[in-house]
Amino acid sequence: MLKLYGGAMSRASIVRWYLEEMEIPYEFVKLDMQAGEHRQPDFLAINPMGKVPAIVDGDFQLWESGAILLYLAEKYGKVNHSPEERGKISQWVLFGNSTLATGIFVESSREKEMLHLMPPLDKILGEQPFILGNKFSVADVAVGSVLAFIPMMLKLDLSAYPAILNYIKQMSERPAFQKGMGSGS
Ligand SMILES: N[C@@H](CCC(=O)N[C@@H](CS)C(=O)NCC(=O)O)C(=O)O
Repeated sequence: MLKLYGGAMSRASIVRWYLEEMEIPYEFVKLDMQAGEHRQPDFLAINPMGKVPAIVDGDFQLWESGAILLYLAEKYGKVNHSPEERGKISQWVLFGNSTLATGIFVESSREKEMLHLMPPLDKILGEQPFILGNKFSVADVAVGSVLAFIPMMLKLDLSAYPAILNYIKQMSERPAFQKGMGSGS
């Protein structure tokens, strides 16, 4: 069975949300990060960077939450995407993982970055229910998880972005979101 390595309140919850959405059986291995278990040889053999999440799927090891999401979508998604579709999916997963996450979590540039990033996101989500259009996808996990961290962790005022607020609400109501993002992992 696929193993997902995470810790208390870590980005493993993002991967967990997607595993739950896809109904992929998995075992969650919770590392005691306070005690430094992610820096021990056993885990460094899986991710030499000493960061979670990481997965072990059979003989295959992978780390970086965005890469894991894309791998799971490709392997378990049962959909053959064109290079263009794959490009769009990667665009949003990388955006969520890097541009959006940095824009929101780096306090020194947050105000400026949010003014750039939130209005176009609000416009897109005001016109369609999901990041890629009318269908939920891995892009929603990548972007939705970062957006959902805002009320969970930062308590920023998002009232200027009603479509984003509504999107966070819709995502938060998904049972898989609650199992994954609400798991405290
Ligand atoms: N970009 C990476 C970030 C991984 C990351 O920084 N994980 C944190 C937990 S959320 C971690 O393992 N921190 C432990 C440490 O840096 O010692 C990803 O999305 O997987």
